[in-house]
Amino acid sequence: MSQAVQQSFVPGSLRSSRAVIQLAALAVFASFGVTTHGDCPADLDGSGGVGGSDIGLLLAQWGKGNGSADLNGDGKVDGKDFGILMANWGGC
Ligand SMILES: [Ca+2]
Repeated sequence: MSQAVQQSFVPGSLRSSRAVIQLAALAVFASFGVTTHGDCPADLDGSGGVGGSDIGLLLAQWGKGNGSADLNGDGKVDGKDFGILMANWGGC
């Protein structure tokens, strides 16, 4: 294997290893019922930031109770939760 091929192959291998580790960690968290929102509960899709897709998830739960979008824990998803999401807009 040439050096150029090795250099282009190694970073990809590292990324693959990282992805496998991340998937394993998610599986462990899921098996214990732990959410992956971490310090950013408004990151409803777990993307590492709060954005449009999180608004979509919140709106899908609008008027319902005890979902992941019930950010203030009052038993329903409403404007208060939307306000919390907007206050956390951006990166976590
Ligand atoms: Ca709420």
